Amino acid sequence: MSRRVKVGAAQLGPIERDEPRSSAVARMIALMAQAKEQGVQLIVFPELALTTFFPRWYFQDEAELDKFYEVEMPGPETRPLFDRAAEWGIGFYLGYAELLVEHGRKHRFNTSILVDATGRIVGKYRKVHLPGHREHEAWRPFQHLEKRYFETGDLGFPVFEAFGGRIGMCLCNDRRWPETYRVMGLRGVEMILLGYNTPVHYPPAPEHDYLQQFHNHLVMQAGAYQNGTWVVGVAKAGREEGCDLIGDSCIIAPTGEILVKAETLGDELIVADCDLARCSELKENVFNFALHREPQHYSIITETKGVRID
Ligand code: ING
Repeated sequence: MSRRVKVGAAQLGPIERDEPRSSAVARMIALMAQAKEQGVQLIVFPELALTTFFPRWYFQDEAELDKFYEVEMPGPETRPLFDRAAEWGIGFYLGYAELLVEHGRKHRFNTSILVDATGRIVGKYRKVHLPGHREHEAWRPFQHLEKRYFETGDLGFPVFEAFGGRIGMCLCNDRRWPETYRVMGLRGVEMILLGYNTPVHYPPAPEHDYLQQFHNHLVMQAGAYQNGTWVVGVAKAGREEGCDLIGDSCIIAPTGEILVKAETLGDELIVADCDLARCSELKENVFNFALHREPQHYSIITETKGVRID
């Protein structure tokens, strides 16, 4: 018996450093309006969708850095997005930089939320795999300071009952790690939503620059197929503050097939009618975990962080 969800992947083009949140929100509402016309029930926005990708710069001044974070969600500038979504009955995934103060200490996370069709936050995720580096590295044409600007996510990889199925979330670099998909796969995930900001140029290995688009789809298609789940990957794309970011937002079926892909590097909505029941084609057969997995042979995966030569 099919369980269809009409999903929109709302790719964003560049967000300039001085672009106000109200502008990014207006662009997202415009894509949501297109989604409404097409009967979309769930729309997915990119990682850090409210501001430019600020980890590309080293900030000496903490007050400067803090300007890129949200201290409340929704806040005055994001409330219009929630209101429109509730008015139109469309749920959404939103990536943003989260700043909270607990016991007098600041905590910073690269965060995403899942909001239902009534505008209520029904799920939260904090990015676990933080790429890049912690200190300024002058040799790089641009920095990638996520290890400096965010803490490792402390919520694990939860899966939420919503939109008639089991919905999970992750963020950008998470999508490169098979553990991300398998933890959610073992929680019965049927659709994984993720946003990304991925530069074409990868300074530590520039010989791989031409492979960025291939690697982007490779890891999401593999994750989808190996766990029998839909994957929706949404880019912040284009030349943002002089840094070229890949696009290629896409909606991937549990078979690993890319059903629809973005064709531009700007604001672009792509839509697919996703039958969550199709996950069983994989989950009950080739990736029937209960029947085929042999965890007694996998313990090294959680026993060590790096390679261990036994
Ligand atoms: N961005 C990149 C990503 O994982 C990166 C960082 C680029 C890592 C290319 C490896 C190769 O897509 C974020 N924000 O994680």
